[in-house]
Amino acid sequence: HSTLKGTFAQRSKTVTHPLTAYLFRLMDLKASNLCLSADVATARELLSIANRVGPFIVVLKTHHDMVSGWDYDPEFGTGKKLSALARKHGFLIFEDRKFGDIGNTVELQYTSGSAKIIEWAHIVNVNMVPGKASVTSLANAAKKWEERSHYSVKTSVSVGGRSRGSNEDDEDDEDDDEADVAATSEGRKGSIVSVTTVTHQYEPAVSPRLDKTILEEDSGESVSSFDEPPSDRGLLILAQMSSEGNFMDERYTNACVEAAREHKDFVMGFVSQQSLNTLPEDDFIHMTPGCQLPPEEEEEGTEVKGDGKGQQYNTPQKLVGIAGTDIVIVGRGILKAGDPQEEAERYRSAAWKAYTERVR
Ligand code: 6AU
Repeated sequence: HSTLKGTFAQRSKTVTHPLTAYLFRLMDLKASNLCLSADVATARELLSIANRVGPFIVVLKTHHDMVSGWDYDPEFGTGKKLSALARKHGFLIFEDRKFGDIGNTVELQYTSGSAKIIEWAHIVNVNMVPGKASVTSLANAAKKWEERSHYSVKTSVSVGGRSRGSNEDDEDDEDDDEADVAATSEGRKGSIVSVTTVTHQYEPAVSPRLDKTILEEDSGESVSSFDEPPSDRGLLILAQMSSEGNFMDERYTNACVEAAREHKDFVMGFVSQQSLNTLPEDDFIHMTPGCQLPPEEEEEGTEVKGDGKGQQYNTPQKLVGIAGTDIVIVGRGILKAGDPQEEAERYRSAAWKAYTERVR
């Protein structure tokens, strides 16, 4: 398939999903096709590892329901802090929620509850066992959310014949705030004659520029800052699993591909063990867990088999180079290392080498 030989830079120009296009550009800029599976016990550890490993990855995968001390505050909570780190280092947040219920339930699990996953996770995944309706429902929920995030509400208040405006998006505008206070206090005296709410539609961020600006910090350490990703949300369908004896057979995997093709505006691609692009027009992205490298001191070619709990491991060379997937997902391989930062760089470099050799 052409996507096996196409570079991430080339694919970023032709892929339809705006978030996938952004991700391909990010991969090209950072020379990384590594996702960290940040399976840690506390919110403090999560933020710390995200900050340390951020420069080497393009996706940070979370399991928010295994993290204790997750702060659900919509403004200052763990989701918001992760978003700030994502922006600082240039990576997308993938909540590995594996939705797997009827459409109505997955929609509510995605958008509601304490976690409000849709607010902070650019990407989520779905276990399609209940059928295609779960994909359709998540797609509809994302569409509704995206439409809302493209709107901003402008309220104008006429006080005693004078008209004052306040734009909710314009948080830093102190003059505006003062005007609001004045309007409210005059209003209390009974002089508000009319309140009009005007809704303005903003252009959706179709293809934001993705510039890498190198800022020199006081310490001399260089920090990268990346443009905001588009506000579009993305879904990965869990089409094949890494675990021993799993029940995802070929028929099931094919149904996942079919569902992806039916929702190309929302489905970015798959969590799978191989590339599933078969039709000429397919350009799904593939992220692959069950990845480890043999320890550095061991001879090349040594395989890491599994974790004794059903997980099976393959090397980036095998997954990206031979099976044709795009991003490797690594958890314990990096997290349990003496120096996770150094180990993340070792995985980044191995996975990137497998990719460059594949497209060469
Ligand atoms: O590298 P590990 O084995 O420490 O972690 C692998 C991570 C875990 C799993 O929940 C997840 O990848 N995973 C998934 C995903 C991402 O959906 C699918 C799968 O087939 N196997 C798998 O391990 O967080």
